[in-house]
Amino acid sequence: MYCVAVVIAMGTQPPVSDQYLQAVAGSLEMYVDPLPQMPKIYGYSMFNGQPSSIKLTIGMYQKKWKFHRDLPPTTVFVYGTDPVTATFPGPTIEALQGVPLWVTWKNYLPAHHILPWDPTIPVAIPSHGGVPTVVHLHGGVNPPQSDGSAFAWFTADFRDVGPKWTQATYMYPNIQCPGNLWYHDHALGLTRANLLAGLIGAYVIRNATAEAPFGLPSGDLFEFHLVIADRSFYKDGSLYMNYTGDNPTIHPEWQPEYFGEAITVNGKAWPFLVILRRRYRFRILNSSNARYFNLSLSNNLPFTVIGSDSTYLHKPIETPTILIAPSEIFDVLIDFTNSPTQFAEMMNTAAYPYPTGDVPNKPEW
Ligand SMILES: [Cu+2]
Repeated sequence: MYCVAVVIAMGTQPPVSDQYLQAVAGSLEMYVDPLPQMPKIYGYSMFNGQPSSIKLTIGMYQKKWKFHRDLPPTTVFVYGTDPVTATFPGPTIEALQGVPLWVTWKNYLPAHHILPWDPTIPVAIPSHGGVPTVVHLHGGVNPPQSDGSAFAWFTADFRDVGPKWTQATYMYPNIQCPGNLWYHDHALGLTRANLLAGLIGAYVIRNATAEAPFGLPSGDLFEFHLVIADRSFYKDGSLYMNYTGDNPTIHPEWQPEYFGEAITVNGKAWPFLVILRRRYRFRILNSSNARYFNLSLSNNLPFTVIGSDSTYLHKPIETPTILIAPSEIFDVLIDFTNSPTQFAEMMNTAAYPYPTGDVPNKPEW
């Protein structure tokens, strides 16, 4: 019989109760922060009216992020072209259908993770320390070497790499249908922690010519991403991740699901958006670990769903609610022209865990 000694990387914060986490989230007044839009990175260059391929470098950085007016800044891991402009979620990458994009993903993360890390489950363990990361473009039709295998992880400066690591620069062909994708971390045994820390971002494959006949709302004023992420916080603003373990004698920190008590959209807890009486397009991504969202509008306006994960629907579908599972994306239009009210809430009624768990005690977001 073997006896295996393990070193448990404990969270730096003491265990807290659900009531504590609900109280911290509940203390954050709703609709006080404007909804941000993440910076856009264009995955092509234009010359003489013709698009051509480019090579981007996108880093992963530790920085402080304000999730709410009244919450102290939170330490996060985020994507960006530099540490100053890196955001939670990361920049939105705009690719063109048929124009390949090369991205060199660089890990500038520090020696230690900001969240607990259970080494008793299969996990990337670098010999020289650091935080293993690897980027997966979710929904992308990509060559395997560019797909972000969980075993292709790497640490800062590629000092340590996983057994499937082959290259620092990934190639995204963008040969699939135009639509909505997202990129996120995928490191072995650490995906949940790295995403919770903030390694998430939206990716769009566009074909403006194909869309032109539909006259969809477009441009920075009428077309928004909503990247939803539930997070719980300690009073000092730091991210909470449960680390007591469902089976503490076997896996001291492993929890199969995470539910945050605050709903963040584009990196702000319960933000607001001022709009006009007209049609808008929203690309709604549920980047949460386990929480479903059953969304509706308090003024009863319907959603017109035009796209799902990665591509358009065959025809638009009008519906009063949309149920979005983790990692799903809905591309919707909302027409506020005839809104019966001046103010509308986007509400969530999905039980958590879905569908048999508790119903949110107040509509969230
Ligand atoms: Cu994914």
